[in-house]
Amino acid sequence: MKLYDYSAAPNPRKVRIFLAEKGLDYDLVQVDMAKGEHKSPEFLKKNPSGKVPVLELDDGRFLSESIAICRYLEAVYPEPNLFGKDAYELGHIEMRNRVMETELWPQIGVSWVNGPIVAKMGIYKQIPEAKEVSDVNVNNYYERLDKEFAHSEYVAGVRFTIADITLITAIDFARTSVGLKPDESLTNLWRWHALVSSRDSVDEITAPKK
Ligand SMILES: N[C@@H](CCC(=O)N[C@@H](CS)C(=O)NCC(=O)O)C(=O)O
Repeated sequence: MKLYDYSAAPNPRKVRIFLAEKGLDYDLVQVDMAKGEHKSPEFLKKNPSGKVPVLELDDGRFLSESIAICRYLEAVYPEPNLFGKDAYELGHIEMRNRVMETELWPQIGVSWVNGPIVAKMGIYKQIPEAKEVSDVNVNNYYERLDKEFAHSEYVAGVRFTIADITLITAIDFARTSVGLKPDESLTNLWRWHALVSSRDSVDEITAPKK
């Protein structure tokens, strides 16, 4: 297997963590997004959306979309289980993962595309008011998560799942690249962050350097 990656990007990191949890060997291919390699005709053949991650299977087929890639990997390599074992758990973990994906990630995305790093690239029209609103939304969401982690060890309950991978990659990207670090007073959120960050799969190799 080959994973087309960009080390600073949060979506490929989801898959790197997932692969590490499963203990799988794979080749890592860096796609230099700073040079626009993800929009090259050759890469667009692998993923017409021009985004990383992309997984190339040994038979030459390609999969994109981080969670779709993880679902494929879970189907082929079921242990350790990260998506749910019985009907309720499958639904519950899916629900918690989708909540992180649909409620938090897009808000961080708005702050990112309207923030200083993307502004320098000159590829998106900047809307500072949009960032003001999304910054507030992200910080409010951190407060909500802090309350949830008062009663729940992990995002989907008592064990580490795909939903934790979706959240840790979002928060680490937000705090290191978007200037949205959760406030120190959110001790339940930071307790969860330390717990998840202590896993080998979520270590320095896959974590943002800052
Ligand atoms: N929903 C996709 C999002 C992939 C994505 O947006 N990847 C970013 C890097 S983290 C990217 O390649 N962005 C380039 C672009 O949007 O043009 C997934 O989960 O894989």
